[in-house]
Amino acid sequence: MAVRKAAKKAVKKAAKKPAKKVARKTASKSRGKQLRVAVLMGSKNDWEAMKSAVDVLEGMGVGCDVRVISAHRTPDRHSAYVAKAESKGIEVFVCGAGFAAHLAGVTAALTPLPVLGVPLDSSALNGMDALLAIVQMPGGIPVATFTIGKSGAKNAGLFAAAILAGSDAKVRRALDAYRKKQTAAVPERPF
Ligand code: AIR
Repeated sequence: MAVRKAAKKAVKKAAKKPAKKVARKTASKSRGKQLRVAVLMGSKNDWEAMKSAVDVLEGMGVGCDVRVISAHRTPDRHSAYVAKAESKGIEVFVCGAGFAAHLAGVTAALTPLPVLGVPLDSSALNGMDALLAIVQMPGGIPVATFTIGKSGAKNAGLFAAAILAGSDAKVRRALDAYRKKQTAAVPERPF
C-alpha cells in the first residue's frame, strides 16, 4: 500500500515539473541573427580549430553560419550552399580544411565574395600540404590565406570582421574595442 502511495506521489510530482528544455547541439550566439559570415570546414574534426574564427566573430556580434562541407566528400552540398549563400545574406566565407585542402579554392571558384582560407594541421605533413594547397591559387581566383591552425582561424575571423567593418560602424567599433582590450592585456614585464 505504502509503495503504491509513493508511486502515485512520484507521478504527481513529475507531472508538476516543467518539461526540461532539450539542450541544443551547439550553444551559438548566432541564433536569431542575420548570418553574414559562412564558416565552412571539411570535416567535423576541424571544429576545434575553426571555433576560433566563430568565437571572434560572435564576440563582435557578427552572425556565423557554421557548416561541415567538403569539396571532395560532399561536392553537391558545397555547390548548392555557395549558390544560395549570397542571397541569404552571406558576405564573406571562411574555409578551413586539412590535407589536400581544396575547400577555399573551389568556394572562390563558385563565388566572387571574399574567401579566407585556413590551412589545418590534420595530416602527417602538419598542415604544410593544406597551406600550399590554399595559398597556391592560380591567377584570377583569389583566396586570402592565413596561418596554419587555430591562430589562422582566429585571424581569418578578425579579417572577416575587418571586411564587414568597412561598411558597418557597429562592427568597426567592436573591432576597435577588441584591439584596445588586447593591447591592455599585454604586461609591461614578463614577471
Ligand atoms: N578534408 C575533408 N574533405 C576534403 C578535405 N581536404 C579534410 C578535412 C580534415 C581532413 O581532411 O578538412 O582536416 C581529415 O578529415 P577527417 O574527417 O578524415 O578527419
